[in-house]
Amino acid sequence: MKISHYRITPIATIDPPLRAASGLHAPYALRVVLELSCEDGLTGISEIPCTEGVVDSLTHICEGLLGSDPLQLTRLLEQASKRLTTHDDLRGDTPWDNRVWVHLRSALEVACLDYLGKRFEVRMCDLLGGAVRDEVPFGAYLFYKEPGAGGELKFGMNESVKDWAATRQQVAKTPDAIVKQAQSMIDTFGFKSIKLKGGVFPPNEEADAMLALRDAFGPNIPLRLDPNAVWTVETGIRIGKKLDSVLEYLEDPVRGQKAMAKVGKAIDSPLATNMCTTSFEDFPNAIKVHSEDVILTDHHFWGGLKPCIELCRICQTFGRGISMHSNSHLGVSLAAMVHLGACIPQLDYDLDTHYPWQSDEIVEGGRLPFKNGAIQVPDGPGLGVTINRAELDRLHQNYLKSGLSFRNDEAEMQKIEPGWKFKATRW
Ligand code: GKR
Ligand code: MG
Repeated sequence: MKISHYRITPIATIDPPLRAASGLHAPYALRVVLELSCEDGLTGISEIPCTEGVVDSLTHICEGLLGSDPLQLTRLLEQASKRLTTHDDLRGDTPWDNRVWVHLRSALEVACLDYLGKRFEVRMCDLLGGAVRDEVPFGAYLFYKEPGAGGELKFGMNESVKDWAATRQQVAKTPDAIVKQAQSMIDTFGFKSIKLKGGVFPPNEEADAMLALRDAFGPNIPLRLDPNAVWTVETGIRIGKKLDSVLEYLEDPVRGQKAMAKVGKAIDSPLATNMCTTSFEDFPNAIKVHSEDVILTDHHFWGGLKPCIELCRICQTFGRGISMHSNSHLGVSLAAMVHLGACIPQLDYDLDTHYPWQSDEIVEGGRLPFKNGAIQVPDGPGLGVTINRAELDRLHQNYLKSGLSFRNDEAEMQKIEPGWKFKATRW
């Protein structure tokens, strides 16, 4: 069956003013939704971050894929890579990954697999080799934040959602506020572990927030801190030692494999990364210097779901743990993350998700519900979610009105703190 048409829709989804080492989240997070339709009338979908160049490159590639068969996925992806027009493919210093090809490959792979799932009436996880679990556990992802949430919460999952709706509006800049945010998120979604996005305030203050979380929740709730590589090696070791008895893992305290290896040798907590070892080419040296103990998969950044499964196999071989990274996203990405999480035998940690922070949704039936911190693997064919056309169109209008074309946390931060500059190493 051949691809007969495609549709690429950039959208802007409401995002609260969350803080990170990169600055401040804009009122909208940008995503791109790909729909690939075949002659049989079935359509596969996927969602990726909207980075500069993604929409144009994806359009150019899809134009060349008309007439290709998604069942011949390897050939189709080879063809796609040949039509890639941008070769400026550096990850960059930002907490997120700026490489265009990994995003495009992920969009194409997931949409083709979703289509094939629909064609053969099997779930995405079954196409990937089969699920080893029926529900996939996520952790509470906390953020320091400015006031407001940018939009109403449209959940409707349980009674305590009202409390989360209020918490989501509140400023969070102190250990007490972070504990309150964690409590509300846990009460609402049932998460059983916590991650704090750090790299925002002086490291001692962030360490105090982690100690306050430990006091509030006790040793049975695993804790993680992620300063997105803006600490020096000296700071990484000092804060790492201070939190040694408290952390499940310390994520990207410093930048680069050499610096990570130094910190890793000096502290007891495992180190995790979504910034240091981020491609297969990085592996030989990662193993040689032992730059981290845990790798965060992310199908948007590793070029799709199948590469993530290959990554897991490599991690298992070399004794590295597996977790999952996230960025602001909606239900199409979440469904793909859940299918991937369902297929990873050695899933060692609860997965990251920004989902509780978003309020919009583009899938039919609305937001995917968490139960006891986990999401049930969707049982429909493919991803098990389909597009709500009216909502997709509405968020596309948001995109057109927003005036945004790529994520720029530094520019947003300068709106509240003129002159603020991103620093690759801050403390
Ligand atoms: O949403 O600001 C954010 C995060 O900083 C995100 O962009 C990171 O990529 O969550 C991510 C991480 O774990 O580094
Ligand atoms: Mg991270």
